[in-house]
Amino acid sequence: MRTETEHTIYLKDYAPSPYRIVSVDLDFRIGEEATRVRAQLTVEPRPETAPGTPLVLDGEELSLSSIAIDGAPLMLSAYAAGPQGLTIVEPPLRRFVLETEVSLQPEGNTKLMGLYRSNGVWCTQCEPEGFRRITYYLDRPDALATFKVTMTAPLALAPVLLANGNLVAKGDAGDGRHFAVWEDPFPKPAYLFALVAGDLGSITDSFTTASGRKVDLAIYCEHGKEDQCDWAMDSLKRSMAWDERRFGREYDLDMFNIVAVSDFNFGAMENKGLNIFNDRLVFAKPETATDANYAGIERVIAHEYFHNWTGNRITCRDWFQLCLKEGLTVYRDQEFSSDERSRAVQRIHDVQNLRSAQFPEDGGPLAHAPRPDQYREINNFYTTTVYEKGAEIVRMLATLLGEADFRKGMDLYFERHDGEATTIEAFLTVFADATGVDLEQFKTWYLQAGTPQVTVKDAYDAASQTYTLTISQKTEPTPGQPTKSPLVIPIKFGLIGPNGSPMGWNAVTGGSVRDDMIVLDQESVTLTFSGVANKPVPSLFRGFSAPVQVHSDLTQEDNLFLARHDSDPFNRWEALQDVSTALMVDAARGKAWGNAAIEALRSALAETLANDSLDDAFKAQALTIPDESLIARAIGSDVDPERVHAVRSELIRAVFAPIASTLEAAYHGLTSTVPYAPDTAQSGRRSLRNRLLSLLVQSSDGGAALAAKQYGEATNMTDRLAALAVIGAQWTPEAPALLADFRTRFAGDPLVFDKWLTVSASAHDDGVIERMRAILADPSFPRNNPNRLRSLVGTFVMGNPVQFTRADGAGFRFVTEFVTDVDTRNPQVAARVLTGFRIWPLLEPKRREAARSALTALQAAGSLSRNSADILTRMLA
Ligand code: 0A1
Ligand code: ZN
Repeated sequence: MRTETEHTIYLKDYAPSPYRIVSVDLDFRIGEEATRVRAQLTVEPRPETAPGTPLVLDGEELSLSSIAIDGAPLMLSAYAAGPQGLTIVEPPLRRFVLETEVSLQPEGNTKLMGLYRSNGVWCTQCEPEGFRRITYYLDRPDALATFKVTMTAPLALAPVLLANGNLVAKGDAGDGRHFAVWEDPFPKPAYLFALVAGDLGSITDSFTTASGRKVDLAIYCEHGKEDQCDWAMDSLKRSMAWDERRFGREYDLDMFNIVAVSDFNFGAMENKGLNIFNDRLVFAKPETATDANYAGIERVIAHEYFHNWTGNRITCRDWFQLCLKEGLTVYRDQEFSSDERSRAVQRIHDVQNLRSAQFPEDGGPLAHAPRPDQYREINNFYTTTVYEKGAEIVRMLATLLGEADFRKGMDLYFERHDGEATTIEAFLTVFADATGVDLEQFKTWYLQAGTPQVTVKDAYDAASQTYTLTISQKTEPTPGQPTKSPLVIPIKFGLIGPNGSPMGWNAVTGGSVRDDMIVLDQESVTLTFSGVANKPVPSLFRGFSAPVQVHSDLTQEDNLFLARHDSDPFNRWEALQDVSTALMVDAARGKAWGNAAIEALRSALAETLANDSLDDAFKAQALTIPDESLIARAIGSDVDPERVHAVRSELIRAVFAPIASTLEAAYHGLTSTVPYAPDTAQSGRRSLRNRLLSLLVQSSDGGAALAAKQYGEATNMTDRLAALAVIGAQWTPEAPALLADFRTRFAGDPLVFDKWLTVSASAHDDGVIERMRAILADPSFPRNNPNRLRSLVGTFVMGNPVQFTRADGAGFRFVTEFVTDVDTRNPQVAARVLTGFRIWPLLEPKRREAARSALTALQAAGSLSRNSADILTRMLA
């Protein structure tokens, strides 16, 4: 295969650079034919650096126009400037200033890395390796320097000039141009650099920190969207207060700016003092944003803000340690959302996400350790394993140590490593040092890929009143890791007696049990509980205390018992999920379900719906039938997604059709006329009502009409989109007209257009691929905007398994053709879409072959970006 140079980077090769950049002075001239960047780097050799050691700086797509050291231009023989960077052959063996000038073309930058132009606004994205597209530099996270940035731009095109840190000067630059100077006193790696220049509106506010410092806050956006930024500002202030309360962390600059841009490869970026956001994670108003959008904005605003301590003040030594900042920061944003909203519902939500995104990654061809030890393309490691499994590892640490000791460790982390670029080892060491707990074996979680399979067997002996639990773990091989070692698995648990109350015991032998936690750290353990008066039902992994897949011999009756009696809300929810999953797996394997089983599930669900002590959001989750990817995973091999889809639809009809009138009455009972607010109570109510609507559409004749009515009468986007989505997915006769109405009703709002694209890509009918081709072929389709592309094709690969994995291969071919096209313009978007193929080894032979042939054709067609080639190579390995 012809690819951009094959190269693999190994963790074992890590070595610090022989030179240190102490400070950086950048000067940008923006808005001329090309953008010119003058950089003055104050460089010094490390004490151990040998004379004659070249200084090698990274660079990409730069054109060098001048170069000097301490003011003296360099002879041609003194340096080499190539496509990969700049080498100074023999730099002085003392502190010196290297001055370069390069020119850039932000207008033609469709990769959206480095300096680019989005909707007329100049902006940057430097993580992980974008800064080298701005100037020659040591573009690695362990190179920390202070930055001073001067920008000059035409006042008319860019009245707003922003960079990291504090604004120290601004003024007129003549010729209709103006300038601004920003200084960031905190040494930082280049990936946290940011600059924005454009004609932007803004909203402002302020926050006074615990120690009484006033911080000026601003959110910048396209003119006319200011009224959609209030929720983001509110979320920011709550995040700042929370980090002080929960982790004792204060903000450290005089200003904190957020900018919303329309073209952005990811969600958002934590640049020091200048967070840049994908505008879909800033803008919200009730008519166009859903409750899920509001929650997402709150979460990501918090996430990026929390990076100021976990990521910026303490950063990563190298990109292998990405999980150090990301896993920890996701843990922190999950905790924030739990404290701000409902803890149980948040946990269920986070686990659903882990299971539907991370487990498939961990069990497929792209599996990798949270801290990998090699990569070809670091952009492909911004994965759900690094983020979400990384957060689960931090959560287990907190569970094992207990809240107070975990906080002690975090305090020590902030104290010991502030201002450093550090490692996972250093992170674990602070907890060991703060608590005396040995975390050597625990570290394996970071180094080992794959979801551990935990098997539980139990037995009760009435004569001796003993109860035994045998728990064993096994992790299947993953690419590059044929053998696995046992992990430290915290199992929060309880035993429940026949009357539904918690049961105690006198003593436990055979393993480590501390209060309500079993710690499994061997391959297998048999625990014997004595003094157990009756046969208990065990409730294990309460709150999902470890990211594992559990196989137990609990019967459907046991699970229904847990669904009624467990004091742990997560496990009550889990028990219901297990009951329906087991039924669907049986049916997919050809084993029909009995009436009794369906009736038992139905009455448990109806009971949940009627239970006044449960909140609406929880009920909505309990009434959710596991999604198709989960069922596929439970089946495990030779999966036929069409069959899975059919079985799931049949189960929904079998369970809910007989109680349609109850569901409908509950649906009407939840109707509300109070003005929209995105709060927990209201959004919980809407989620339950919309869940009922979805079940009614799928199980009763009148459902589609009810949904069409809700669509027409809705006063907020949550209700309107919920109705449209279920009709669109089922592709009922109402679908085309409603989709057409939706498109014209919100014409001109790109974020609502994304919703239209999402619904369009989710339809289960055979016409969906042709319709998507027509959408992409429309000359007015914004073919370079990541949000538009992902809403359509990303949704299709991840959310429409029936059509994506069609046996005739049409879904696979549609996606590989898309990847071939987009890869030339934006390799990150292309590579991410391509990861949707990771399910292919699980499919039944015909579909598996169709997928393999689409992938090999893509490979044979040749020149792909390094991003896509890396994914493809691993996918086919
Ligand atoms: N650090 C950001 C994620 C991010 C990564 C890469 C990006 O551009 C290619 C942008 C953002 C976060 O965790 O939010
Ligand atoms: Zn992050």
